[in-house]
Amino acid sequence: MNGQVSDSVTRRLLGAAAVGLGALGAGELLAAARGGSVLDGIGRLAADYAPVPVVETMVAQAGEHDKEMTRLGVALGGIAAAAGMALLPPRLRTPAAMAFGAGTAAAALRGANRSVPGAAGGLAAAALLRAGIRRPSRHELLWATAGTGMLAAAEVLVRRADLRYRELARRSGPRGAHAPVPEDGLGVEPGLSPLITPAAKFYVADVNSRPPRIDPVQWRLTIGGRVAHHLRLSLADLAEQAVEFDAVMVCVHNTAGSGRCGNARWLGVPLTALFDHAVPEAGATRLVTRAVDGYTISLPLERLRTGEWPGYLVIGMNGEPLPPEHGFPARVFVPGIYGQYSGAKWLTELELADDTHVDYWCKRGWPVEPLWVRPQARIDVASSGAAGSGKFTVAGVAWAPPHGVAGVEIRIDETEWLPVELGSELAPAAWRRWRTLVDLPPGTHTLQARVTSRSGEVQDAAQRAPFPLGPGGLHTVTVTA
Ligand SMILES: Nc1nc2c(c(=O)[nH]1)N[C@H]1C(S)=C(S)[C@@H](COP(=O)(O)O)O[C@H]1N2
Ligand SMILES: [Mo]
Repeated sequence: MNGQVSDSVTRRLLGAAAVGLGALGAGELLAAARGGSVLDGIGRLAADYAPVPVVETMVAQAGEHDKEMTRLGVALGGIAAAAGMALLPPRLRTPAAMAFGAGTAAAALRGANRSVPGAAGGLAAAALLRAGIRRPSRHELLWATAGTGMLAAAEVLVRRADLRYRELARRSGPRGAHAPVPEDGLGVEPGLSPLITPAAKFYVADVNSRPPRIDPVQWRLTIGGRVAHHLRLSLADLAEQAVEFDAVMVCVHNTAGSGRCGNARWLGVPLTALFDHAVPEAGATRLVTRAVDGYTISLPLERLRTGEWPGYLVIGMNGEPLPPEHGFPARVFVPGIYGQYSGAKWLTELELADDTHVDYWCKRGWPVEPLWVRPQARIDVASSGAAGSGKFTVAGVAWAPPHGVAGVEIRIDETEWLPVELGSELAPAAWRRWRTLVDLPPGTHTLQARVTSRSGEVQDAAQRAPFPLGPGGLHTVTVTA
């Protein structure tokens, strides 16, 4: 008797989960056919409301696959929600399905792409869910197979639309001067990061599942708020005043040895030039950078205005316009400040404001004032020349923006620190490559690296989590000779 009951509950749950998968697939495909997404809207909602410990765990576990993990989590969550509905008394299932539809529609509309197709997809999914869940279905397999197929088809459509947009962005943005590829004298070392990180390999960190799409022809940057002259600038206007500079960008979640950092040749307009035109009024204390995805980050105005903190309105990267995922058409970047604090991608407006503005991350418990990048060294290569030999090449990158790298050292098995050879410096705010040869006795050894900045700051060896002040600790690798 008991066995029968739980058997039918399991069947109902599985049946409803299958219906959920089918409904989600249909909704996502409908949305994708018009360039939207149901999953991305819910993913963004989840990012906005997840408590700090959840976000921190997610970033630590998913690493650079956080966007894929979010999408997968959202899809599984949707299926689980559908299954849960099967446990409700029948009269509550329709209202539950309707609430699900309304919720996903609202999520799509406030997501980065403000997606009407996404909202339509959410409502369609809810209608299907309601129809499918009213009585136990005998077609689970059909629902599940169709759902999986439609989700896959939707993914193909969205990727195609992303590619088309990427091409549009590439053709319509300004380009850098295509200066010769810089050299640092270290030559080619297999496994060692290049001096300039190609845009396609550059880490992507933001609260969206996919980059928002912005029409570059219609786009204008407004500079407003407490200014004497309101400005509206096109990409072409900005390109006229842009200069190139080399700098490393680092995410505050970049724990020792990880890849949430990259070094690029940026093209940007010095913020001081924009302030010269707009003329901030007395009472303006913060520069608020606003983006299409609703993200805002603000910086103290005085330091930027005097140039003490050299900030840029960036419109290009490595001789090309900014790629969509890196903020096309424009972003603000202040070299030396962690990415989370150094300005928004996909800018719409620069607003000169007073101290009452509260930023996206500050609402979630992060400090109000910008966090400066802590000096960090990374080991990219630790390899022996010939098999059986104890001679190891150890090489990597190190950064200490804005002052620059004064020295890098490594140590074997936590003994004394040994200096290494440095590549020449591209710019103080850029990363610097390093390399050395060590002779290791047979056995297993740990290698660690640390950097010292030109301002005298030695990389902090104490292990510390990114929240709330940025990570601490040394990159440690284990090798066997
Ligand atoms: N509009 C917007 N800008 C943003 C973010 C965001 O979520 N939305 N994330 C910030 C964070 S946390 C980082 S580390 C950098 C990452 O820039 P990248 O993706 O080009 O490497 O962008 C910053 N700018
Ligand atoms: Mo970040």
